[in-house]
Amino acid sequence: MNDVTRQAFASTDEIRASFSTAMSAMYRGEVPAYGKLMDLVVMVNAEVLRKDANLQYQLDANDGLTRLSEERHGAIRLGTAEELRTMGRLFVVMGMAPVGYYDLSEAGVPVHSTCFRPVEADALARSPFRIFTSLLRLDLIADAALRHEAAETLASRSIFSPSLLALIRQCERDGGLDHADAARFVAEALGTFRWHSTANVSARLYRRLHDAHRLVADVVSFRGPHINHLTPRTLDIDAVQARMPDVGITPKAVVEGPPRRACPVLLRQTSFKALEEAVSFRDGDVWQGGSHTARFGEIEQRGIALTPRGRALYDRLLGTARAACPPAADGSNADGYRQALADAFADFPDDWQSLRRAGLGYFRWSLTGHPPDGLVTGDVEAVLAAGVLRCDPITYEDFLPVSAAGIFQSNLGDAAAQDFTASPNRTRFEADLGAPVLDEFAQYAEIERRSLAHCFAALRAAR
Ligand code: OOG
Ligand code: NI
Repeated sequence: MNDVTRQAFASTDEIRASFSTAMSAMYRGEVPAYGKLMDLVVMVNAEVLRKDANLQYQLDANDGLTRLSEERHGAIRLGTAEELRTMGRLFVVMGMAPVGYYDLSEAGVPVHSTCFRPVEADALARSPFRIFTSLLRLDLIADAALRHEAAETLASRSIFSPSLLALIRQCERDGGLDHADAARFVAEALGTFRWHSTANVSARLYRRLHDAHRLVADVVSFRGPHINHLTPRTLDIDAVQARMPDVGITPKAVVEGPPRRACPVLLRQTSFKALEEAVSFRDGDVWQGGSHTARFGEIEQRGIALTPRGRALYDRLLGTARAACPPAADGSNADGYRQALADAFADFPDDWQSLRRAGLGYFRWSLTGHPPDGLVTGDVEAVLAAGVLRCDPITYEDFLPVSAAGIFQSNLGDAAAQDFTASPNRTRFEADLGAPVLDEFAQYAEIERRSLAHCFAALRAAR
């Protein structure tokens, strides 16, 4: 391939950004509450930035402020290994790779998941769009006859249009898509994530699938893996949570993840309840009216990515809080849970320097000036003390299994929680995907390492 052909390709970042924009417009049109939530988030983010100049600087230095209002994640649930594998190929076209393995069986949800997302720092800065992608685990469904029927129903659907498959193959063959084909790709790919108001199954089969687990019905009953939520990023999740009722939206009772902190860590999330939507079921030639509940809205606030040590501390403190006050799904002990969470996390350092010195979080380094004479480069603390280095928290780009389970549950209802034997099966997931999932920690560590190496190289060159 020569440079002329290469230049003619749309970049994966552009394709992803345009897909994300198209997806947001589609969801806004289909789920009006999402549009209202978006408007509220934009308003609150602007208020926070007006009040906090340092945060504005930090975001600008780190993520690129411009990405903020564009930022979102979505989620889909797939039915078969083949769907997962092809989905992985589709996401490659948009520069997204599978990061992390999440076992949700432990939390009573018969799926395991990964997150498709960009991994390079500059790609994340250009468009951080992510899709939390779950694969149904029929092996966890006890009723063998139903399992068989569900598998047959799934085997008979094709969630990717022939022209979409052709564009994916073309991209794999040529190494990219030109702008016109990229635009066609975005339009075709969008179709895969669209809502279908006509089901693939009879009302009777839907009921049986639903009785086995609501999630099984959601995955098996439709022609495609409708996007089930889109999530904008807010700078103050508590403010948005408190103001949701003002715009007619009822949030779930507790915010998932860590408590509110001066130095936000990992990820905090809350959602509003899924809509009950009209659906027709097919019985031979007869259509029968009914409803299905799947699509909802969510918001997230992202904080610093934690190292394995920081994450272990987070997991332990979260466990302490949940044991002290198990959050009831109806929200009846929400205040107690918030207090338990705050108490437990008193043991987690809450200023950037302590977090960094304790090796709990990842930071991106940048140079702020020229080194004074005689400064020993190579010694981070000395250079930092001399005021020529700056470090900013690296944003967590991934998800949290306990939080994800809480988001699933809040939309499935209490009754949906079932006791599956926890059975993580990453090997099986990767075999189905046809590729290993990347280690999230390695990604952040590499971003940190490169930023520091870059600073020291520049300092050496300046001597
Ligand atoms: C995915 C729920 C997980 C999150 O933000 O943790 C998720 C789903 O309901 O399919 O999106
Ligand atoms: Ni989500």
